Parts: sequence; C-alpha cells; structure tokens
Amino acid sequence: MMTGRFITFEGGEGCGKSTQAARLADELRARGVEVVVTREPGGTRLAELIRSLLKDEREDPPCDRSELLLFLAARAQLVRNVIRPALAAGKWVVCDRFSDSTFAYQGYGRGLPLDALRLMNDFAVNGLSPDLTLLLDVRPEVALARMRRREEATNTSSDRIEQAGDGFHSRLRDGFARLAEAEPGRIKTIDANGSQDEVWCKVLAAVDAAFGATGSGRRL
Ligand code: Z5A
Repeated sequence: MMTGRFITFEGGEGCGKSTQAARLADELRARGVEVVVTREPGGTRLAELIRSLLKDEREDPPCDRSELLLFLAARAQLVRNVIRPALAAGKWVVCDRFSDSTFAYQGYGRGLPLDALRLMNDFAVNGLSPDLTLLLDVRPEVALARMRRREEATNTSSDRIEQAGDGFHSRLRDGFARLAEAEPGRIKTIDANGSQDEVWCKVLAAVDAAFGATGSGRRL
C-alpha cells in the first residue's frame, strides 16, 4: 500500500503557520505531489462545529478539561475521516496544528498533566504521529505586532484563547521548545521572525532535508 507523508506546522498564534502551510502545499503540488491541506481544530464538518464552540466568545466557556476533550474529539474525527484516508492513498497531508498544540496549550499553557494528555491524545489519533513537524518560533512582540496588523486589516478582535494573557504565552513558547528538544528528529524549529520569504526558505530547506528535494524520498 502507498503511504503519503504527514507534515504539521506548530507554534504560537501569529507565527505564520497558515501562510507557510499554504505555500508548502503550492510548492509540493508544483512538484507533482497530491496534497491535502487541513487545520486543527477543524477540517471536517463536525470538527469545524467544534472549532466554533471552542473559539467563539461564550457566556459558558468550556473549563480546561472540556476544552481538552473538544480538541481531541475534533482531532479524532479529522484523523479518521481525512488524514488517514489521504495518507493511505499516497497523498501528503499538511496540517496547521496537531497533537503538539494540545501538549503546548493544554499541557504547558493550562497546566493539565502531560502524562494524561499523551494517553488521551494517543487514543484520539490511534497512534498517528507526523513524519515532520515544523515549529515556527517567533518572539512574542513580533507575533503580537502581526496579530494587531491583521486585526486592523480585517476589523476583527482577538478570540477567547488569544486573550489568555502574557504568562500563558510565555509558558506556551517554552512548552513548544521543550517538545522540540524531546523529539529533535521529528520537530524542526524554524526561526520565523523574518519576512515571509525568509521563513519560506527555511521551511522548504527543512522539508527537503527530511524527504529529499523531489518530494518523493523517505524521511532521513
Ligand atoms: N489550540 C489548542 O489550544 N489546543 C489544540 O490542541 C489545538 C489548538 C489544535 C486555534 O486558533 C486555537 O486553538 C489556537 C491554539 C488552540 N489558539 N490561539 N490563540 P486558529 O486556528 O484560529 O489560530 P492559530 O492557529 O493560532 O493561527 P493564526 O492566529 O491564524 O496564526 P498563524 O496561522 O500562525 O499565522 P498566519 O495566519 O499565517 O499569519 C498571521 C498574520 O501575520 C497574517 O496577517 C499574515 O499575513 C502575517 N504574517 C505571516 N507571516 C508573516 C511574516 N513572516 N512576516 C510578517 N507578517 C506575517
């Protein structure tokens, strides 16, 4: 059976994941690779509904444990209905956030126990792990400036999770760094403070180093 490749983008908000994920998908398609681009939470009808539940301002916001369960429910659905079928068909999947976001946000950020998160996440994904994770690391002030510019351009304001506060965001960045330290083979940290083109060069170099420049090689 053919198997595709599974690439995830991770990082704090405003790090440029969505921008770079779209660019990578375009590049891979130009190289003749069939690509599915998706995101978390979301990517299926049910998971997009869960996304709205999680992101919208609510009178009854989810507590930390129900927030976790909602993220995992969305992930289980995405893995079962989109990611595994695509990989089995030999397609490459590029996903904006995946399990590492749960460990960083709900674990390091919210303080839920990591051991429990790993067990529960493993149940949700049924053992699936990305072949390559690109962690886009930006200084908080750079990310904040990008988010402000976007809010001004789109006339929107920060959502519930984005408003979590400075302590949360520094725990988050530190958490992502620890995850990368623990799995240097899978998680590649990319300095994402520069321009979109500068970051893109680093993203492409990391993908080519992992899979070969044609896009068809195996992970080294
Ligand atoms: N979450 C969680 O808690 N647990 C989980 O398990 C999962 C998620 C899966 C999802 O929000 C939220 O859910 C997220 C984590 C939590 N929390 N927050 N907050 P989302 O999907 O709506 O948003 P996001 O994932 O945080 O992404 P984002 O805010 O849209 O940012 P991004 O995708 O990293 O960046 P971008 O959209 O590509 O770029 C942001 C802006 O900067 C945009 O205007 C770009 O044009 C601009 N940009 C991008 N790159 C650059 C460079 N290099 N220079 C200058 N400007 C740039």
